[in-house]
Amino acid sequence: MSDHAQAFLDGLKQRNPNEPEFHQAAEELVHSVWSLMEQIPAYRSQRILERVTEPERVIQFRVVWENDRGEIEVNKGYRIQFNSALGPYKGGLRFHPSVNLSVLKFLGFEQIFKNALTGLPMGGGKGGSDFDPKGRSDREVMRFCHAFMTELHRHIGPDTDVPAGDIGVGGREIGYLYGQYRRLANEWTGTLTGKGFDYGGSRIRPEATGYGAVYYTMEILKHMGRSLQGLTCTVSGSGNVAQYCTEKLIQQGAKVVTLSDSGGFIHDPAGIDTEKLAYVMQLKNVERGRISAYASRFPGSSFHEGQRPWVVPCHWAFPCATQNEIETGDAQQLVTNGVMGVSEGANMPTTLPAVERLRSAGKVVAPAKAANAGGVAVSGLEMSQNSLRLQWTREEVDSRLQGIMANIHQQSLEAAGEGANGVDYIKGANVAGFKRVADTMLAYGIT
Ligand code: NDP
Ligand code: 2IT
Repeated sequence: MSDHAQAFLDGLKQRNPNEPEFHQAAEELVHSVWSLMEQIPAYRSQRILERVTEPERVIQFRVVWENDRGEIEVNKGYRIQFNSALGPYKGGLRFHPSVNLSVLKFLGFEQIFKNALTGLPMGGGKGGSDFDPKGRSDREVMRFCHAFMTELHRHIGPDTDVPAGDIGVGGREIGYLYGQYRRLANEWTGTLTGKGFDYGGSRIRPEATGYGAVYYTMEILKHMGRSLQGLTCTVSGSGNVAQYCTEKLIQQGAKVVTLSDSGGFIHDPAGIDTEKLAYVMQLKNVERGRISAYASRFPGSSFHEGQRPWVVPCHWAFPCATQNEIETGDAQQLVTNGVMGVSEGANMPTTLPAVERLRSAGKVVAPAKAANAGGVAVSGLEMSQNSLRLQWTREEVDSRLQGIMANIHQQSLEAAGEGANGVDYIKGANVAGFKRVADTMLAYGIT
């Protein structure tokens, strides 16, 4: 990286101390787009990078609620309204004990460029809480969500900021959050996405992130003259993204041999088929159980406590759990086992040195901003449907999703070109997403 880029990043770290996840996300982007600073002098003179790395607004608040034992609990709540150049702030809410300002700033920052790649009018934002929904009753989750929205509602709206789900926030939580929003705002508008179909949700939104990651990978393979048919795939996580990534991989004739959660991973050498996946969906979404139960249920499979799936040989890896779940040693293991590529269903699942290890070995890395953009893309389509006061069919939404993923692949390819180690999809996605945001910020003048 050039001295100027390094100096910029040193300044960013100094201005934002103790935010390692945000530093990591910023470093990846700056590394990719720095050459644009020389090509387009206005980006430098108008200080676009300085502006785009500073959130427009950070909201932090207290969430007080009562648990089932009648005790008072206090959590932190946040919403990072990072950039609204391209549309209302848009991005998920994460409920997980690891949530802090750094994690949400990295997620909000990445969301800006991801949303830009979709071509839909959405700015970037993210929010959440250090609340841990695990082991909580439905009533506790409801009381927490209502308390969280009691503060958040005054900061959001269909043309201002439109939250959705992320880790720990699925259909149940969106229902409770929207129920309270509706009551406080006295309006029935598309202020949250990921809603149930009966109250304005979109077909395919639950499936969209996982399906989109597979559609994007299919575009890459098509460009390589290959397909998913017969490929062995490892998937991490067992939540929303992992489940629908697995479903689409099965439909495409691939063999999925792993799933995981924070307790460890399961390995099923025979492959996870449709019936086994239905069991996982019931286990995780209804019973809210642990993935280790899979190994007791299906003979021939095994559970590996405290480990990640990357030790299992595969053609393609789909990290769909959380950030930094592929470290250098994992990347080396994947390379040694002959992986062709990694598609990031999760946000920033691969550390910077691990990406370097994969890329220097000529492996494809499909970055989160592009590969998991299908979720927010269908959220954008949910917003359109809410504005129209119409709901499209599954086929309509799915075909639009496929079109958007193909278009993101094309934009990334054009921005990156063919390099010595194949297409640098990370650079392609960063450059294409950044340019749309930067050019719009220039058009607005000094704001
Ligand atoms: P879920 O809450 O549905 O599932 C999360 C899964 O990841 C669970 O299996 C969970 O295991 C596991 N996990 C979470 N934290 C950790 C951790 N620290 N270590 C190991 N495993 C962990 O979330 P989603 O499936 O929605 O999200 C998964 C990833 O995809 C996240 O990175 C999210 O930001 C990203 N994403 C999600 C989108 C969406 O539409 N939902 C859109 C785009 C990206 P456990 O139950 O043990 O915690
Ligand atoms: O990281 C993401 O893109 C999401 N969690 C989905 C955001 C959204 O608004 O649908």
